[in-house]
Amino acid sequence: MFSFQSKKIYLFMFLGIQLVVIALFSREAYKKSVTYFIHILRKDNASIPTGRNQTSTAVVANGGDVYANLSRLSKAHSQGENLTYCPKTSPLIGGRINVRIHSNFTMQEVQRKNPLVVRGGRYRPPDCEARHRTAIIIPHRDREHHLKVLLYFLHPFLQRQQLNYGFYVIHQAGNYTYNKAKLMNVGFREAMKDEDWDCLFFHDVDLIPEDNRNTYVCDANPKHVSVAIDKFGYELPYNQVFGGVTALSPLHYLKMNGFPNNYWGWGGEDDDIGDRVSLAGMSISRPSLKVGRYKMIKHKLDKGNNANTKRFNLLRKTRQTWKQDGMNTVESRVISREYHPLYTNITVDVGTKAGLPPPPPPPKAATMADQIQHHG
Ligand code: NGS
Repeated sequence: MFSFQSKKIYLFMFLGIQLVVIALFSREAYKKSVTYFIHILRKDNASIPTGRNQTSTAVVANGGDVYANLSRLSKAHSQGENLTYCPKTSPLIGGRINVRIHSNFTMQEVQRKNPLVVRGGRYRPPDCEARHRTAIIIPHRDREHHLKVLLYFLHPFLQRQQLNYGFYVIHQAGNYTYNKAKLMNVGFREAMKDEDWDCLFFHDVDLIPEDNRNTYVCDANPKHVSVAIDKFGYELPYNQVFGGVTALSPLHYLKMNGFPNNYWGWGGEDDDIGDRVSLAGMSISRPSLKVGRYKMIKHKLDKGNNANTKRFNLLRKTRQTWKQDGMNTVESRVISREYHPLYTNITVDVGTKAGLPPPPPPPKAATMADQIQHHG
């Protein structure tokens, strides 16, 4: 098509243009005008009225505030009947979050900062139909201070991901030795009564996610999410680790018969759960170390949660016990279910190693003599 001569001409023209551009760039005045032009463009962008499309630029920049521009979401509130699905990737997802742990704020302030969260800690995107329904299950006892910090960071974090979500705090009643895995079994059972959740995040109360690209949705396999914790130098501490933050679909959960009920005290239950994943024929999926980053809130060992000396023995037997002990045998008594503004609190008696105590006697029926006295 082109002769050799014309190709040469084009080549020279191209090189000539390159030279002119380089010369222009090297001139200080030109540089200044480019900077000025960019500045004007940025200013224009900032003054565009806020609307749904603009929120797409309102992302958390690296090291950003997880609440940055989140209030724009509430302004875009619309309660239309026929909402279209949210985009596959939320345009609100930011990158790295600046997690500076302090607690100079009240729960009411967290509430004020999250005006679209409704009773029981439930949220759905105001302007599109969420593609995912995620329940956050938090086993808990005497950690109100950590809970406040977690809610402060996690509510906006999940709103940016355009999820339909709900928070469940599963509070162990009494002072008997703590049983985290059993509390999580209760959490699963109670959360599934409310909604057809398609993913459950089992979440330690002291782990704060540091990257908004860590999406709180389930994978094809059970997901170990908190892969890079500051306490472990942002590295996986060991290969089979399955504690901290994990994500399972109801199907995953039932396939592995949930979690063990017989780990009382600290340690081992998460390793048992990890073993269950492979015993049930599944494998562990994980986000990258870059994205699955967490800060752990520093604290002392909890009262009533001493290291479980039986854990190594129990772990040796998981292969024989997992089908007999788990979701199919969880015994507990729900004492109360309270709908707080930022979470649903379920207080539960999980009993002791000896089992569940007999139920309290029903309120005494008034005797005839009582009634006569009362009416007399
Ligand atoms: C393992 C424990 C796990 C525990 C993990 C990290 O050794 O339960 O350390 O603990 N397994 C056994 O003891 C068998 S941490 O340093 O985060 O407190 O989760």
